[in-house]
Amino acid sequence: MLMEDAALTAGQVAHFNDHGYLTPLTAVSPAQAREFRERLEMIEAKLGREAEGYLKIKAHLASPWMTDLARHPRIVSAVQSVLGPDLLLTGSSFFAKNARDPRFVSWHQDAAYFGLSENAQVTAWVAFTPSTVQSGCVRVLPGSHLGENMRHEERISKDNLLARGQTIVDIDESRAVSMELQPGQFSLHHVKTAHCSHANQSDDRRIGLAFFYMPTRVASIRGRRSAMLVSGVDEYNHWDPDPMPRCDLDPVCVAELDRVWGNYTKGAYRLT
Ligand SMILES: O=C(O)CCC(=O)C(=O)O
Repeated sequence: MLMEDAALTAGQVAHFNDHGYLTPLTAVSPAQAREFRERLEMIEAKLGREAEGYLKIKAHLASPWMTDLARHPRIVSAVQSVLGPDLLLTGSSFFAKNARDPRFVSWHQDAAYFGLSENAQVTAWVAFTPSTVQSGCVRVLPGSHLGENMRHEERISKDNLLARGQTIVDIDESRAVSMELQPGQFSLHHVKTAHCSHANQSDDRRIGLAFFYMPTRVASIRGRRSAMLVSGVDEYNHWDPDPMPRCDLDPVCVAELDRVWGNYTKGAYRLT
């Protein structure tokens, strides 16, 4: 792994604060991203199911290399530049579309669902494959993090990768920005930034792992939950520690993955 620190410049922080996103940044080399993809596909083979629709909410519990990636200095330094030194990872989700896959992600703001005491949270979306306009990369609406939460409806559909089908009712797509990434690169977006992605029209999979970070001061407004400290110290103890995977598909962690994903699909992460 590339181990050096990668604090953002003042200009990059200003861009994130003004527009609610920043892209592209580099976490690992294309070869390392290829290796992550292969390791993920080995896990999918063991599970007998795709990451999409299962490695959700706390995907990082599936393997130690995922918890290592969540703590990667290049990603953590970038997030620290906007959120400060003491960081928790509240969760992570694979967004994995197959080649020529009609599945999409509807326009939504994570803030409408995450149940946090303040909207101080940042997603780092790490590309394991090329994520392009053709393959259905993440699209953001610049500046949408600055206003009120937008009105969402739950429009559950078999092709929507969001199990609750959360969809912003009125969106002006004309100003949307496509965050194209090459394998090993990542983007950042704010918890209130409206975002979506379209179907994959390419001949390869489009796989990204989204990590959700927040400062340790932020609490859950949906009862006690768990998180993983990725940097600094936690003087607040608002969150219980996540179990740490000792191997691929560690049974203790798989039980937790099943529990949180089950809660989500049953509606535990409802509109705030
Ligand atoms: O990867 C995608 O298509 C959507 C990503 C997303 O919704 C997120 O990172 O919160």
